[in-house]
Amino acid sequence: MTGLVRQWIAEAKHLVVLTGAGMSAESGVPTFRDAMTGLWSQFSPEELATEQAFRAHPQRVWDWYASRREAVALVGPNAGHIALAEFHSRHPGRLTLITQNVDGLHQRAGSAHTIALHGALGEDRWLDAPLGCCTPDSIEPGRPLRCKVCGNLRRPAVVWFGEHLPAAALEAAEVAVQRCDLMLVVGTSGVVYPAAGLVLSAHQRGARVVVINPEPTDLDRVADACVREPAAVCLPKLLQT
Ligand code: BJW
Repeated sequence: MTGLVRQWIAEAKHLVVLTGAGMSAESGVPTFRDAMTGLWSQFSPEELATEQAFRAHPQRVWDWYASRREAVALVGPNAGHIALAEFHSRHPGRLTLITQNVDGLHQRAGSAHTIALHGALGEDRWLDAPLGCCTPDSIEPGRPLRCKVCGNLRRPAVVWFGEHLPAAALEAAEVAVQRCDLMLVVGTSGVVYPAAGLVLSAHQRGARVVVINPEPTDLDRVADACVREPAAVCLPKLLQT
């Protein structure tokens, strides 16, 4: 199977890679939905990854993100992240990398042009539209940080359920999907939209779709091939060209 996929990669004029949490699993970053170790094996998404949850329990949600930031700072990109970055520099213009991950590991591996659909764990922004008083100088310490004048809170700069994805990122991803002839879908359960919809679009347009995941996913039904291997094992083999 990997021989065939390697041939497809060699033939592809434009390759899109969409990654999810499984991409970083071998770096030691937990996925969301894995039953035993996933971030949501203990809490439901609604308790932590929505604006309503943050407004109701700002300290709890802030602390959860702070602990994830600290954990990600202690780990590094794995062989899969590095294989993607090296392929990109060997084949300029042939690969568009789109990630749902907020951990910054693709960027740290050298994939500077990664399209980040769900924001960045390492950044924060104002919760409510900033007033004139909300400046970098007005931020006072706390959990969460807040404006010492008006009390506006800082929140993680990630995309929660019910929020729009960054328009420029989504548009760039859609443009890349329109022109791709091969899409690799790596380490995502494929249940979150509009990211999963990008795979359906690629398939509908006639692009080949390859799912790389040790477990079955919702997107297998549109895949031309499923490679049941971990990302950090599989990608270095596939991307040798
Ligand atoms: C390995 C491995 C190894 C393990 N190697 N693999 C259409 C239909 C139905 C619902 C909707 C729809 N369109 C929109 C919605 C609503 C909603 C949605 O999708 N809901 C579904 C869950 C039902 N979407 C939204 O709300 C989005 N916004 C939106 O649509 O705005 C438009 C709008 C707004 C307002 C009104 C109307 C319209 C926003 C979605 C934001 C998602 N945010 C999160 C949290 C980010 C912040 C944070 O990190 O805390 O993003 S949720 C979470 O899921 C995170 C992830 O990026 C995302 C995807 O998860 P992922 O990456 O797939 O991880 P897992 O854990 O699910 O899977 C890991 C996989 O790895 C598994 O398959 C393993 O087997 C595998 N794996 N080890 C390779 N070594």
